[in-house]
Amino acid sequence: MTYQNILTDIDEKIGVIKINRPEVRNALDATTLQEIGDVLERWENEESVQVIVITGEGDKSFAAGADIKQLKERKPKDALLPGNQGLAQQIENSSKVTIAAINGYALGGGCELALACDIRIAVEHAKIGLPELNLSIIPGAGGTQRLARIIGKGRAVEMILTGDIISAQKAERIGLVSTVVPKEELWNAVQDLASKIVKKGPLALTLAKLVINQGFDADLKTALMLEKFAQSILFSTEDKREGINAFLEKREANFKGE
Ligand code: CO8
Repeated sequence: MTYQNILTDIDEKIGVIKINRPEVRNALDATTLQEIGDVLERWENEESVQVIVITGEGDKSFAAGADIKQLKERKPKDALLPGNQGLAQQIENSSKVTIAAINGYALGGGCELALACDIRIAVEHAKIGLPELNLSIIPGAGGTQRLARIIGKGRAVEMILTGDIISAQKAERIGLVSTVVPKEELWNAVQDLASKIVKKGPLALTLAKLVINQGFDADLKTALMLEKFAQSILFSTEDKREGINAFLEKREANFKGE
């Protein structure tokens, strides 16, 4: 499948979506958003993909936010459509593990896509922020909610109200990204991380992610119940038998997602 604004690739259970509009710093126009959504939907049922990496083409930018030329035409009713929040939710709710490989600017909607991913790795020169208030709008793809959940409300309020764009080093310090690497090492770091993850049982990965995400917004009692139910499902799987047998037999497990 060929797309206009993104490049895709699957290798060793790692699917890569690369936003490919470097001439506009990988700004997210409607076609790009629709194409990313389309790939995510296709890969949802693709057993050969267990981890999805989202990144940007070139050294400069992961994604510099919504395409401001298109934003100019947006009317109040457009913000009420499911579109923008929908893609971030699709990423967050994907049964696959998602990694944002932040190769440069991750601003506005670009930052929001990264926030929806399970893990964020950035290059040393990355710059991250939600500068929407400079345009007199607010982050509209979940940024007002996810940033606070990831770095805490106090820091999130300051970042959003000032529109400050922070360095990768500060982003790592405050927990916005988990790792910062030199740009030449980004791909190795992503592959190291992804290859550890793809060795795990696919059902355990999906349920761990689901319990963490759904449990985070529930009260502790409900969240612990979710954990219990998910564990109970996993206790009935072939993969659980295989994982334990492999450990006891001192061999690598061969998980099948069953
Ligand atoms: N939209 C459209 N074009 C852009 C964007 C953008 N977001 N960002 C950069 N470009 C274009 C520039 O207009 C320029 O085009 P041209 O060559 O024709 O003049 C080209 O890319 C290169 O840009 P710069 O010359 O500015 O490049 P620099 O390297 O000097 O600066 C920056 C890069 C810092 C990224 C700068 O371009 C910038 O500040 N861009 C805008 C960042 C921004 O404000 N983003 C927030 C947008 S609002 C938003 O994202 C709302 C989210 C709503 C939900 C989205 C759905 C997920």
